[in-house]
Amino acid sequence: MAAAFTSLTETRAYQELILLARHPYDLTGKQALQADNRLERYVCRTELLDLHYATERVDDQVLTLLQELADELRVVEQFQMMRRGAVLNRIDGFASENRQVLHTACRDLFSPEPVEPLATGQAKKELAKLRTFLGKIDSGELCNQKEARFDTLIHVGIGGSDLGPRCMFEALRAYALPGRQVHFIANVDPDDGARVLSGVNLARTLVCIVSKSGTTLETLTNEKLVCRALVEAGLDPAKHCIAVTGEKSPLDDPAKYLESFYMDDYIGGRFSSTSMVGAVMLGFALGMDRVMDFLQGASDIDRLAEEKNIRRNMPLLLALIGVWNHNFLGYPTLAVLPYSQALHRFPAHLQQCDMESNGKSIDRQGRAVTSRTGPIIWGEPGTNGQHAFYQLLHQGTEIVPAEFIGFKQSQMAIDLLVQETTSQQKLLANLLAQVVAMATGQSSDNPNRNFPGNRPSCLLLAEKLTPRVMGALLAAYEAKIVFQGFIWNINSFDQEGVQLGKVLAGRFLQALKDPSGSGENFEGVFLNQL
Ligand code: G6Q
Repeated sequence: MAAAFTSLTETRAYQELILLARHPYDLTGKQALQADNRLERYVCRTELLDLHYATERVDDQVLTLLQELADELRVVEQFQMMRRGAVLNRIDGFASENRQVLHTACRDLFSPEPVEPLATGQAKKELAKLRTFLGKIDSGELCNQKEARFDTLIHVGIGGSDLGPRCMFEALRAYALPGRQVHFIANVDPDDGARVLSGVNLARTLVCIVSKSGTTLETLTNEKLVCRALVEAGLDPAKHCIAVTGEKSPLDDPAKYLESFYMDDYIGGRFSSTSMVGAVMLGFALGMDRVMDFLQGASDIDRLAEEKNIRRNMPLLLALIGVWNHNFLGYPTLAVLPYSQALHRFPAHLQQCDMESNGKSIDRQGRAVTSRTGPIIWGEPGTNGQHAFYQLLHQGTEIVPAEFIGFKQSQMAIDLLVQETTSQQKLLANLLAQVVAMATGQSSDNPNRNFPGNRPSCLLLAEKLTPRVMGALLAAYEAKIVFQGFIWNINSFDQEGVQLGKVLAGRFLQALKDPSGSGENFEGVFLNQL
């Protein structure tokens, strides 16, 4: 794999793309979107999810060079190596996590020959354990001390142990089993825990403590908070709490938990939604059949991501168009705009998954990078966003590429006709209008009503947000992020950048509890530590 770890700027395609970026495809004007059957040709179809990219500032020449770029950097080969257990979470010659990257193994369950049988075998074992455990909850064999059934789960975790699972639950709660409720506590802000605890019947509540390391102070603190509430309610925490953690972590203590589920260190927190981190909560909320659908959708995309042709490999195409917008056209941010209220936490999840993975300044050899790496990711669901920040998207001085996400059908099919259209039709009409308005713009004699256009975007479109489609959408973004990391030649799988703040917080905490009383003086503590 000699050529596997070169970076973007060292490729031949890079120089040519720089030249093409001086005159990117002009999306404005009447014919721009119709030329060369663009709307039909610039669609990458997959079984569950289509990527429409005619409204990006690309043409055949750019796409050919992006293909060359992907080939030169051997990004698909690197993805294949990742899925087969290569140690990619490392920096050559420097201390690093030095781990495999195997979140994909958690869902490689649907072919007779998984590409990394050991890790997939481990995932199967945990899923079987979960199925048995949930079977006992469903049948009432496992119930609380007063013989009442569990109908509520509080998921306690933070960062990767919270954002992905919370987003998946919100996305799929329309499919929840009758009567099942799920709540999340993440922040060490005591009000977060207090608010959740005040709204549940603890006697019927399972508490799932999720921490891969078993050492995260926020999570351990919130575990204590919940356990205190259980004890105060006359309940035994050991009969209400379950754990998801790394084997032999400080949380791996069977005496303290009703059941423990494991995750291996080759699954990064922000990539852990399809491991036990997401599966335990989703299994409780939706049932195991839907969890399997979710995993199947993710698995479908993982296999597709091994396709070399970028026009058929949807996540790779998404990654390359992102690189075109960021590195060649120079746009610093990316808006993710789901037209689905169920996806309201998806931008937040992607913020972590993308920015923690690709917010890096050194390459995999420990040298300063020679190109921009990860963009700033942000977003909110439409149509709400339209009434908030879209002004800047259409007429601001910053050009913000956008990834729109939409569904032809609503999840719950509860709709009504107002002015002869359904709400779902209104949602879709707004989505399409934004895509076209950003691209084509509109000229006017009144400068205040002039829309410059040429604001690139793409649209991920599916029939309906089902568990399987959610799995596919999640895996597409995970793969996109991984591909971009390969293109920039950075290690997307560690997060050293969060360490300094953690260490300093420890010092401040020490100072705040100083028995001399100076801890009361916030400004004094601050100055003393500088
Ligand atoms: C994610 C990060 C980070 C991590 C949290 C929680 O990729 O590693 O967000 O998930 O710090 O860690 P624990 O699961 O170990 O508590």
